[in-house]
Amino acid sequence: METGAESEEATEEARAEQERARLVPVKLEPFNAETPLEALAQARTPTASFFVRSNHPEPELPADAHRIAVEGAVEVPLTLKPAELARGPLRELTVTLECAGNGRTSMAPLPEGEPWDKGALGTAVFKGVPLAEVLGRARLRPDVLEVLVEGADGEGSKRFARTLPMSKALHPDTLLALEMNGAPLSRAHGAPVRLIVPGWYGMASVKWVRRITVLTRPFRGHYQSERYIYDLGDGRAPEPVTRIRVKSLIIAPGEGARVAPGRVVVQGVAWSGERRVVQVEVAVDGGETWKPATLLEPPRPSAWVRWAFTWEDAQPGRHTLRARATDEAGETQPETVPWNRLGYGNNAVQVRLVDVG
Ligand SMILES: Nc1nc2c(c(=O)[nH]1)N[C@H]1C(S)=C(S)[C@@H](COP(=O)(O)O)O[C@H]1N2
Ligand SMILES: [Mo]
Repeated sequence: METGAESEEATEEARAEQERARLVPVKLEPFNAETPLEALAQARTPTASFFVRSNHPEPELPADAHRIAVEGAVEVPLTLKPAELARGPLRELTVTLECAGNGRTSMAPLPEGEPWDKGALGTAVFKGVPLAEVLGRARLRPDVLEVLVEGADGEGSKRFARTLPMSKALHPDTLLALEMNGAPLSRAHGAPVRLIVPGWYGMASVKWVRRITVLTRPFRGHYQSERYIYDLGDGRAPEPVTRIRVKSLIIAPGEGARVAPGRVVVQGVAWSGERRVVQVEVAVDGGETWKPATLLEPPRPSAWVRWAFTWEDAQPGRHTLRARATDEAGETQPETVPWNRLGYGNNAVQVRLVDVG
């Protein structure tokens, strides 16, 4: 007879397999994959189609035995069980995650790193406890500077670990998440507990959280100072990669699509870190004639907004479509981004070729 644990394991494995089937693989070991473009047309990206970015093999952390240490510059060090976190107070947020390396393959010269095209992107509903709540329980000392969050993956100096400045660590939207899209986190997405840092590129949202250390001095770990930095290759000190730059994506017509002449509906998504997107414009056939698209829902912070544009009277032949987003701070997508050695933050306007006829 199967024990409960065995059948749970079998279910988890079946789930993992199912998830991989709906993704576009980029690397098999460790598993890294993109969200397929069609899945990005939905308001929320189903977990089974949500991109996976892992620097190391996924650790297996049984929720009942797992503990999260909270230590460092605190008055009351804590050891937390995921079940204790689940008692709340819980907060639920819709958040767009984008990998900082998304779009790397359209930079030239080609930077080093995983060859992400356009799909290291997804939007899901995450539920968890604000990190501020846990830090409040641990009682911060007065001289604190940053909060280090460590994952359970990677060995020694390559352990995946990242810090947040106090302002972001204490922001009420920064969560220790237990659920994604209404179900417990899957192993690929950081079970049993991951950080969610709305508005920042994905690297900040540490998966498989095992330790939280409050620091009084800056952290210089591998994933803080060797990776996730804008190194312009000009000898100047690199800047850290933080918030997600304003960007849009055309979803339909898809890549290599052939559409009938006449009226063509162009659809996509647009997002900008913690900010709201206020405008999306579309240009047909090059030039500087940008026409407004319609936002399909009220834009909100930290999540994409879907948009649509009606292209009237498309003529037979090849056409170029471009979209560009502007956020509430007045920032607009650029035509090009400064090249950087590790290929991060590519939010340049993209060109979609469409064949009509
Ligand atoms: N522990 C750990 N957390 C991690 C990573 C990792 O390799 N290890 N990758 C980060 C990066 S680079 C991204 S883009 C997001 C991706 O989250 P997802 O796999 O759930 O889509 O997780 C982040 N959290
Ligand atoms: Mo990433």
